[in-house]
Amino acid sequence: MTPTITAFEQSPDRGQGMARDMRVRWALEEVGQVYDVRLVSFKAMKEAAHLALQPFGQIPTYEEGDLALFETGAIVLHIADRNTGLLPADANAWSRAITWMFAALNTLEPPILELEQAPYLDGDKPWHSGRMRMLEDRVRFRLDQLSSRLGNADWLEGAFSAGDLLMATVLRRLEGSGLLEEYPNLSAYVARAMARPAYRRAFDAQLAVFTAASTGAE
Ligand code: GTB
Repeated sequence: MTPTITAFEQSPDRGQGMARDMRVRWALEEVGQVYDVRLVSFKAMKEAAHLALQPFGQIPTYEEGDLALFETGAIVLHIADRNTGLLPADANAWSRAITWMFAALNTLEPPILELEQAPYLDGDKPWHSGRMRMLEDRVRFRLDQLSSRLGNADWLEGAFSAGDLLMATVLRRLEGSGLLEEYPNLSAYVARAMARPAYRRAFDAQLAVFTAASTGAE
């Protein structure tokens, strides 16, 4: 059964792979699963039909037959669990790879998001630059630890896994901050992830939504 995901009709990043449907697209591409996309407007996201799928009025969602999921971590785990290629076969390695999925979403993403959002939320406040320095240090603290753990390895847990997929998308959010560049092994890790053919296909598909909307194409 072909799953259907939802994505922004008009992504604020102009299709640069930052919106979270990118994670789901990438996971589906990694396992070779064809999928359909239903584009939703910001208005539609807050209406009953979408709220029935995503109680917080956000994208992405995932529908497959009578199964409807939300939350990218849960969706990527579902895809990884039902297909081969994103989780190792060995039971302990399987659990460790899932641990990295949680680490990406629960330990790395929150401080990175806080840093990303601070300029919009309090850029006009007199204490903003001090807070930015504090938030940058909090991100550095986690990057130091992640960098030490990754060392010279290509991926966090043996072969590329769903843990790397989520971690790379989270670290990509640091683009433009200069922080990732302080850690050559993490920069190379993200570049390695983004060079994967499945990532490129997912990126191109997301970008095509923006291109079609801006040229008025169907
Ligand atoms: N925890 C949820 C998950 O992982 O699925 C979070 C989902 C979420 O934040 N969705 C965002 C959304 O729908 C889109 S991804 N926002 C609309 C709303 O809340 O009303 C966040 C996002 C959006 C845009 C960019 N960008 O343009 O750079 C980056 C990230």
